[in-house]
Amino acid sequence: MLLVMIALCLVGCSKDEATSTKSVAVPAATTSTGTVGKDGVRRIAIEAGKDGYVPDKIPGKPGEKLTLVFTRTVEGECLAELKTPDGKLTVLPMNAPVEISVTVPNDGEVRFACGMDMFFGTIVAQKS
Ligand SMILES: [Cu+2]
Repeated sequence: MLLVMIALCLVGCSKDEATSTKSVAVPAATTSTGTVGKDGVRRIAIEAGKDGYVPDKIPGKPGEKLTLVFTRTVEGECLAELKTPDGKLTVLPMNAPVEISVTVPNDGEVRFACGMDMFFGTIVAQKS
């Protein structure tokens, strides 16, 4: 059963490997500062698409509360589940934004990932 799940994830997560064997350029991390909502909480829209999570690096002040707004735009099992920084699995329906509240860690970074830990993004504490 585990192997089947891994195989499904491999199919879902593969980034067109057949066509990109010559120039395997690792894309630079994408960042976004987002926008501040009426409640004062910064909201960052994150697309869960064919390239994984965009942006996949969210800087913030230590202890800052954020609302991540995930929208899945690609079919497949891989990104249909989101593992939030607290380890919970959340379903991401197609093209329907899902809000996740997170707190920037005091130090270092925390991760969110697809249900199988193949794509991931990080919330990074930025000391000023
Ligand atoms: Cu996956």
